[in-house]
Amino acid sequence: MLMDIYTKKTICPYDCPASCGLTVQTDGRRIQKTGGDKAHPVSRGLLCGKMRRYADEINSKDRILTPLKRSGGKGSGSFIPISWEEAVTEITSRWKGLIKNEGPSSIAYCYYSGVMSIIQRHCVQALFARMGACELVKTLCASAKGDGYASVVGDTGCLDPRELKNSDLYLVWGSNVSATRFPTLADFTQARKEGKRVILIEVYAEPMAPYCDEAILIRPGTDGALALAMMHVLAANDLADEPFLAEYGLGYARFKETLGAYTPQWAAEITGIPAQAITDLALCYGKASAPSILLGSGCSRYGNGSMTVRLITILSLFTGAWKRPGGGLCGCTPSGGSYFDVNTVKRPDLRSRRPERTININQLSHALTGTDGHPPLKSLYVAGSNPANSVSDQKGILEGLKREDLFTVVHERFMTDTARYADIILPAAFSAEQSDVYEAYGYCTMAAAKKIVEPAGEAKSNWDTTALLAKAMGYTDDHFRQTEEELYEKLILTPTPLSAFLTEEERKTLLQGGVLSMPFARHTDFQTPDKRFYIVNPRLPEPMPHYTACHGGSEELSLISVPSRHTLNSIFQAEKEQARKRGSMTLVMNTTDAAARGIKDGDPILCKNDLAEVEFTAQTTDLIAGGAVAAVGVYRLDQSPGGLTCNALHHPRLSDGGNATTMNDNKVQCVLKKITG
Ligand SMILES: Nc1nc2c(c(=O)[nH]1)N[C@H]1C(S)=C(S)[C@@H](COP(=O)(O)OP(=O)(O)OC[C@H]3O[C@@H](n4cnc5c(=O)[nH]c(N)nc54)[C@H](O)[C@@H]3O)O[C@H]1N2
Ligand SMILES: Nc1nc2c(c(=O)[nH]1)N[C@H]1C(S)=C(S)[C@@H](COP(=O)(O)OP(=O)(O)OC[C@H]3O[C@@H](n4cnc5c(=O)[nH]c(N)nc54)[C@H](O)[C@@H]3O)O[C@H]1N2
Ligand SMILES: [Mo]
Repeated sequence: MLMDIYTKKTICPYDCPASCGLTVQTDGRRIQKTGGDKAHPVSRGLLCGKMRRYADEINSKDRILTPLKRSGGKGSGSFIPISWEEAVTEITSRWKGLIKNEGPSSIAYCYYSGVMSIIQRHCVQALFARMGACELVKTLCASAKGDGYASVVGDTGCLDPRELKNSDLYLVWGSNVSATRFPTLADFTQARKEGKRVILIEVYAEPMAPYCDEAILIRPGTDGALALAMMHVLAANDLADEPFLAEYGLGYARFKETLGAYTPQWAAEITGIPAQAITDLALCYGKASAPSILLGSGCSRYGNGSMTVRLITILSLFTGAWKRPGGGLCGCTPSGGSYFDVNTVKRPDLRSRRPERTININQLSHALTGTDGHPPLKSLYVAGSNPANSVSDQKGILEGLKREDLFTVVHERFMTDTARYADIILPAAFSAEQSDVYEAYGYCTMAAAKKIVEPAGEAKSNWDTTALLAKAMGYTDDHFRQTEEELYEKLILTPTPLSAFLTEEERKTLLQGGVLSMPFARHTDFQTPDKRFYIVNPRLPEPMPHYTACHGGSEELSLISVPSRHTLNSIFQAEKEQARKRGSMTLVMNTTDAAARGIKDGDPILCKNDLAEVEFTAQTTDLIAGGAVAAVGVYRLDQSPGGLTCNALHHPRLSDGGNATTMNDNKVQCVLKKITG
């Protein structure tokens, strides 16, 4: 029977700043095709190559469609199908036994950013709060950046990228816009046509250099020194907006006294950028009327990440750019808060007392192997995350997941490296198979999208699965009795201070599924306790901002791990066309560093430190800072030549502020792999 094909709209659920709009063609049973939504206020009809393949992903024959129970060794990938009833009974009886015999803190959950819509992302937290299980510190991405930014401007919103068109100079500071902020790339192309300058400050400049007028290569983790030296030059040349800094800021006079030491020569030693180039950059920045800095998260993933972002935020304020349209800082939180009351879903109040144990996601390996001063976890529930691929200390994570006395449940769509270690796998739904609300983290938009097709096979959404497990645990709280649709309506109808002014008409748009462009922040209405921004912040352990070094290490080369344009963290790894385009697991090296080690483009190399040895294919370029190497993309273990990926080289150390990942802050040695036999 031929069925009518019609078009629906939805929102991309993945972890990008834009939350792009999608059109979906469907016959009501299957998704046929996706395209860009021309009416979406941010993506305006653009859609990345990955999401053009969404139909292939959702219809993939590799999808997990029934609950599965392990039938072989941990990690072997051998499973047999079981019913949902069997799965839920087994899971909840194990948990009840553990709670009784070992206490609830023997159980932990792990979710991160597999799905970014609010109900599906956060619903798991409520179940484990109710259980009294370990709490998870979710700082795998940009929490050091958030911390550094907030330590200067509190909850003040930064620039929405749509405001950038009014800027007259752009510093793209550690962001591969062409891959990770795709809708903004067109704005740079347009700006350059208008004769405006785009300057890139990068460790690994190759992907973005073609879109910029100039690329400045910097040593990893040293951006704070560059920001300080730029402020030294600005202050020395009367280019600091002193009336603005005195009226809106706190501590300028004292900070200025410290700037004398931060000369371009001083910063040149640290950053590897010639002193003259630092002076020229500062003067070019200082003479612009409304310069903007588009800050990625790369430079925050270091032991000094929060301080680095703090210094760059102060630099963005230094010439008064924030008071002019298009001037200031972009890439942090443009709304300054949330349009939805996320606690409606997270429900921290369901915890009867403070958690006995808290686990930082970056140190999951310690919790799984019992090296954090607690007994090793006895059960782990994973949903919307793939820690075996995306979290630091990969060998420690795998060692922990292999433990026979760990009961692991993974709610997944595909047989990921984490799922392979599960005792029970539950089949997860895709975004088009569930209803949810969305807010972009890099733009001022809020949106909602209703289920378009029923979940394939026996897949269930995170919410439906959480509610089912809660019921089987015997939890009778009203919260877990709600339907997905009820929660969806509640979130739309519960205003936060940032969405309180929505009209009835606008709420109706959301209830039906749609997107709203929200007002840009008032950038000089500083949302701090003192209503002014902090150059010196008396509430911090280190009130005076200054240069701090990152963790580093004793090996010669600094390893950074950067996103691939063809995958999204570990999503799309299973999609054959994306995997083909991405190619083999490469490590990008500076041509001179490679030559000094007898390494040529395409050679097999071994990259090692005290944690692990990982095999890559070398790719050489002059557009990476000397002394740095970059691992591009997150690979499945069976896609890596040596069975481990770059995350095995990442120490689980935390950042200075924000307790965040420091995945870019690791040292390694690289040698040519000797082919034997
Ligand atoms: N195609 C694609 N898109 C993605 C993702 C993906 O994996 N693929 N990931 C998504 C996620 S989870 C996030 S958080 C976002 C944004 O993710 P971000 O992490 O902001 O990603 P990038 O924009 O690549 O910015 C990181 C850049 O910082 C650079 N860098 C590293 N260390 C330093 C340093 O010390 N100094 C300087 N100046 N630069 C440095 C890297 O070379 C890299 O180009 O992207 C999202 N979008
Ligand atoms: N080497 C390296 N490591 C990185 C990064 C990097 O660039 N390089 N990026 C880092 C960053 S910025 C981030 S944010 C983290 C991300 O780390 P994670 O949050 O662990 O994200 P992913 O690895 O993409 O895994 C997400 C999983 O969620 C599943 N999923 C998607 N939708 C749903 C759903 O609705 N329900 C359920 N149950 N599952 C779903 C997907 O199939 C996928 O397997 O990784 C970090 N780690
Ligand atoms: Mo991220």
